[in-house]
Amino acid sequence: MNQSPSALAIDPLVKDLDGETARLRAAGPIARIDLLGVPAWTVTSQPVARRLLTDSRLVKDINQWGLFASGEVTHAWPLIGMVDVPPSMFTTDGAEHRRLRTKIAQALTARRVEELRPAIEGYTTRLLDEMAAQAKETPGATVDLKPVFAGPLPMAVVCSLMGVPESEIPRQMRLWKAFFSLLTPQEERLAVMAEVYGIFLDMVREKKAAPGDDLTSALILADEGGAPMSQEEVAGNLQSMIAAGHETTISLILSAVRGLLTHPDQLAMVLDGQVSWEAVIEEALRWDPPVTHLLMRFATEDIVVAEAGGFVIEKGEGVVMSYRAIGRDTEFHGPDADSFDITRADAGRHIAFGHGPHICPGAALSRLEAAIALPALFARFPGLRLAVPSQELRKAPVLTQNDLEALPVVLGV
Ligand code: STR
Repeated sequence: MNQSPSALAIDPLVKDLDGETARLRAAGPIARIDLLGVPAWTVTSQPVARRLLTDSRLVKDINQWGLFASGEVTHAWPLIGMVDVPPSMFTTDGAEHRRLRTKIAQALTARRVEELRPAIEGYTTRLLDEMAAQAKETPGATVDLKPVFAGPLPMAVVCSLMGVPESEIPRQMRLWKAFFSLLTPQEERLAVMAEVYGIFLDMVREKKAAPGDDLTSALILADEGGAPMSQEEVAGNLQSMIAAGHETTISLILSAVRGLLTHPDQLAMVLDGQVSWEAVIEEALRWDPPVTHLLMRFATEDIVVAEAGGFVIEKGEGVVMSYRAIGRDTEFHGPDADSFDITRADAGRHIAFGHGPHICPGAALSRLEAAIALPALFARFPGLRLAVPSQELRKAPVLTQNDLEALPVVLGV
């Protein structure tokens, strides 16, 4: 494969994410990376990312990727499932993209997601009640916050929004975990991808016959009302929504809790009301964002990147947005970009949700989930603390997503 010698290898096992982020930043605003043997560009500067994310010569269509078209990248590549996915708003640009995305984006505005508040509060209370009951039985025990709180909430919310039955949640959790983990053998990952698409295609067929009061049914009905979307496209959108809607928000909640528990002085300021929960959420998004690397856009023409000494992204090459490195951009966020600081002056100026036409349509929903979950958690368990030294916290072997293996805490009741 056409490997540039200076390409920085990205560790699939994520053993030292802070070190890797620093090395990426040091490599410059745009640099070569090696994704498990596959070369690509990485962008680590916010201004460069903003510009490239609004450059129509960079597209999501995998058929524009030289290495894929030539057969050098195949389904044996462990990250193929991040780029070769069913057609949806995630894989298209321009008018096609608008056709597939608009209805979803309209259902997810800040105003519309407010309607979900009571349901999100209900799930949150239910999870906290279960945690409290468990804590009463085994006081002082170590609890992993991921499976009991951060994990179940986002999946429950996105499933109810899309009309995926609650009974389906355990299987979805299992399949997506296998999909994202780089310890999963490739054969199994490909089988998981096929199974997932099969489940969603069946679901769309069933909803077409008997629509419900959910966003998937609304997309199907739009099909009949002049904004055509095929069943495959609805299934692709549904699949993207479920994948994007749970994995990322779990991470947002865990990052914020980790940030606060490792900075008790800042936690105190939030609990005093001196700093808002919104500031906590925005800082968590910048400091340790849900998306480490977003794969991938492809150049339809040569693109000159003036900032980086005139590097040329050649036609057919792939470009990754490295959002964790972008959040730590010292030129943009200042010399203390590595530290978690909910009082920083430029809080909220991150682009963790992306930028341009593909900017996360679920941003308002995920912010709402975090804005409900975090204060409720700390109100219910005022003595919440880490159960292990923070250096012992490990990231899971997921290259693209920020996935904390576990967040062991003592609830302190
Ligand atoms: C996972 C595999 C799949 O079947 C469909 C998609 C499309 C949406 C993708 C998703 C993927 C992976 C996680 C993504 C999500 C959109 C937002 C989310 C990239 C490739 C993020 O992590 C930003």
